[in-house]
Amino acid sequence: MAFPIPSRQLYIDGEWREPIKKNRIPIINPSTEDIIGDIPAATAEDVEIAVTAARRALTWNKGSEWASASGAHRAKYLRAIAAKVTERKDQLAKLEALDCGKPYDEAAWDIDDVAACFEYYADQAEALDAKQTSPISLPMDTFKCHVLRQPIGVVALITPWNYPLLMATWKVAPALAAGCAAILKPSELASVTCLELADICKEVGLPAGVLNILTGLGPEAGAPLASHPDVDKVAFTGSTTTGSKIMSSAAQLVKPVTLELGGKSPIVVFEDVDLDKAAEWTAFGCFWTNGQICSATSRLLVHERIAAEFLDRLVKWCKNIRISDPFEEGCRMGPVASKGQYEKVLKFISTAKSEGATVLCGGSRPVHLKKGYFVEPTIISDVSTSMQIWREEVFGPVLCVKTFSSEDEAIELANNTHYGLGAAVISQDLERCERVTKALQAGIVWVNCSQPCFCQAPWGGTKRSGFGRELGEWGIENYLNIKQVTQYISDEPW
Ligand code: TXE
Repeated sequence: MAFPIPSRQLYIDGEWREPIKKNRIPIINPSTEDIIGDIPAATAEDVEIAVTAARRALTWNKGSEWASASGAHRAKYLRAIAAKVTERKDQLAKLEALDCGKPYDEAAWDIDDVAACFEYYADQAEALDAKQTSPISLPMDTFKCHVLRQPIGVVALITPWNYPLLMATWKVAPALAAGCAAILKPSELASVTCLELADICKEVGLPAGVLNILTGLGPEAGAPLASHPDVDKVAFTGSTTTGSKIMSSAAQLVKPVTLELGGKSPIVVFEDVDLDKAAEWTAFGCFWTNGQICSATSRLLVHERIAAEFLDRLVKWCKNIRISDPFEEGCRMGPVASKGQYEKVLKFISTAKSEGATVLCGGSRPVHLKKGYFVEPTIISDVSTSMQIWREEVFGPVLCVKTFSSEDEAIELANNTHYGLGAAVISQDLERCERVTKALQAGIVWVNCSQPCFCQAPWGGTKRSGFGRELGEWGIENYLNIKQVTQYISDEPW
């Protein structure tokens, strides 16, 4: 599809600015492998200017609108952004589909979620006004005490390419609701819609410096941003390797971080399920967005009594998934987002084969698609717990399978991972679901489903999937400082 990609600059202090070093990064359409535009590449010099602008936006004695704004005032901006996102839904969905290969329909749902998330945090910003000052009861009446909840300060928000605008929104909306000033660094692999968010912020008149958007490479723009001494907090979503680097650099300055990292989430299918429904949730849980979801349930544990029949249906299901250009009617899977990701996914599959696993379906590029980074939905069995395919995140449309014979064995296998983001359990026995839910080491457990996500509910992991919770009321807490205020109220000398 030919659709104009706006040519943008960095968004700093409420203005478009060319990067100091004038470098740009090409945008590649993963469906065609064509270069369709470019984005500016920020470096440490641009980071410096953006951090200064954000700090200024928060400084009381400079007459900052933002520093003195109530939650209700901030909510007006969040609602205005939500309205503009909705108004531009078609454009944003098309840009997302071109930039990262999402089926257009799916991208359009993401944009709805973006608007809903800004609306939700507008409500939270208003609610914060009532909770801003909470009294604390003390055992002595000579003192009175209250707690103030204040914005944490200037925050760095570093985000990935799988849900480009939505992942940015999960951080931007609560950070602004809390009253912070932010610098967003989206992934160099999919930044186009985040630059449109900048345009929207300009249109709604968000005060200068409150949200700055710097596109660029991780080591050149992300690293100096995360380690900047005047950044008060870093919120990151991405790989465990990069998350660990960010945590190390933050540790030098004892700077708080929240990390939403990779996963290798299990889906446990018991012997009492409706086979078709369970197959549909299993396929959805692993292949939605091409498996490029941190919480994708990419390890299937199925009871040995139903395994053969279940896998048969699952394979049929996968063969019916329509893989095509994201703009084709009925497309359910587009390409993976980049050449690097395409090569990585195929390498995982060949390593699994060389380690002795069996490919039940998929495993390569669909024959009808000659160009683009397309990979068939792939199911791999005969997997052992020492294999790479069991242990490491693929972040692509690849499901690995093991069978179990008892509830205890299912739990042990499900927890056999360094990760702990999501997990799903499918069974008609709800008492069993409850037992298994409690035993699973994960931040999110889905019962009789996989992957639904609501901005009202907390999102985040355990183990090497990171820590801290986004979304819901927990999301705003990430961007608040708790200040104790204790006053001596007696006339008697202490
Ligand atoms: O991730 P990175 P990449 C996983 C997934 C994928 C792999 C690599 O397995 O195959 O990570 O993807 C910025 N300091 N996930 O390379 O590097 C980078 O510019 C500061 C899981 O894209 O983690 C981008 O904005 N920032 C995941 C962001 O970090 C740095 C989503 C994420 O990039 C940086 C994405 C540095 N030194 C990938 N280096 C999930 N949990 O959803 C890079 N960045």
